[in-house]
Amino acid sequence: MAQPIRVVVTGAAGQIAYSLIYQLAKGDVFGPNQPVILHLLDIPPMMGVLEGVVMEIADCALPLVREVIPTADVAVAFKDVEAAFLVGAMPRREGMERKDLLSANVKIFKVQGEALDKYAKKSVLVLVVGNPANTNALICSKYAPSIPRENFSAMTRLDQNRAQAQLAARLKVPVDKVKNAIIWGNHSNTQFPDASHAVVDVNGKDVPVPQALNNDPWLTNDFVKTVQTRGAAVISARKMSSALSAAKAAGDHMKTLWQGTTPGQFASMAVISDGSYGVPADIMYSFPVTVKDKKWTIVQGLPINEFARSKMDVTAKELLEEREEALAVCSH
Ligand code: NAX
Repeated sequence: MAQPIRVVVTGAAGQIAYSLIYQLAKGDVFGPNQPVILHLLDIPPMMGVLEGVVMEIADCALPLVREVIPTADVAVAFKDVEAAFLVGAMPRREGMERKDLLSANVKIFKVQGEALDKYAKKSVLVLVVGNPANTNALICSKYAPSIPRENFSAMTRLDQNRAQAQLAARLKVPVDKVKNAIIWGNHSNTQFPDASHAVVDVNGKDVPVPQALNNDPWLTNDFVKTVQTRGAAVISARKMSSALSAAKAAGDHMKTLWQGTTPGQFASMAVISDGSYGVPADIMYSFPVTVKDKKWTIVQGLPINEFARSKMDVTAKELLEEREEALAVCSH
C-alpha cells in the first residue's frame, strides 16, 4: 500500500464538500490503493458543523482514510498537502453585485495562495471551485510564486459534464458514448459550450456529433444556452445551487489531473493561457487539454469557425475585466 497523501478541502462544512469528501475517502479520485489524510478547512463559526462531518466520515468506516484534520487555520490546512480542492467561498447573497462577490472572494484566494506558497508541497495540484473560479485561481497562483502556475486550474468540468449529458440525451445514447465536448472560457454564463469537436460512438465507430445530428441548429442555439444557464435552472428548482453534480465534477477534474486522460479523449479545464487559439495570455481560460504524468497540455490545431471565434472572444473579454478588478482589489 502507498504512503498516505495529504489532501485539503476548503469550505469543508459546505454542501459541495459534503459530497466531495466521500469520493476522496473511498478512492474514486486518487485510486483504490491510495490512503489519504483529509485536511478540512472552514471558518471559525462553522467548526461545530465541521465536527459533525468528521463524525460522519468516521461512521463511513472507509479504510483509505488514515486521519482527518478539521481546522480554521490555513497554516494547518495547507501543511504538506499534495492536492487542494478550494471550494470555500462567500456565496452570492440577494442584492449583491457580481463585483461585490468578486472583491470578497478574491481576497480569500489571495490569503490561501500565500498559505499554499508557505506550507504546501511544491508539487501540489490546486483545483479552484469557489466562484468566480477562473479569476480566483489566477489570484491564488499569483500569490503562490514558488508553485508552478501550471499546478493551478479552475473547474469547468461541471459544464463539460452538463454538455455531454445534453448531447447524449439529444442523440438518445448513454452518456459515456459521447466524448470531447468542449467548454471554452469562463465558468460563467459567457462560457462557450462547443459541440463541434465532440464525437459519438456509433457501433464502435466515432462519428462527429454535428454529423450524427445532421447539423441540427439546436447545437448552436438551445444547446449553448441550456449549458450556460444550467446552474441557474438548478437553483430555481432546488432553491440551492448544484452540489452533488459539482462535487462529482470536482472529483472528475482532479482524477484527470492525477491519473491522466484516456487516449483519444480530452477534458476541459481552466488553465493559464499561453495565447493558444488567440486567447489573451495570463488569464485562466478553459481549454480542452490532455493530461500525462500530472501535466496538462492544451489540445492544439482544432479548427475554429467564425461563430466559435466570436463566442470565445466574449468570454475572454469578461476574464480580462475580472482580472483587472481582482488585481485592483488585491493591491489595496
Ligand atoms: P456553501 O455555502 O454550502 O459552502 C461554502 C463553505 O465555504 C461554507 O461552509 C463557508 O463557511 C466556507 N467558507 C467561506 N469562506 C471560507 C474561507 N475563507 N475559508 C474556508 N472556508 C470558507 O457553498 P457550496 O454550494 O459548497 O459552493 C461552494 C462554492 O462553489 C461557491 O463559491 C459556488 O459558487 C461554487 N461553485 C462552483 C462551481 C463550478 O463549476 N466552478 C459549480 C458549483 C458551485 O456553484
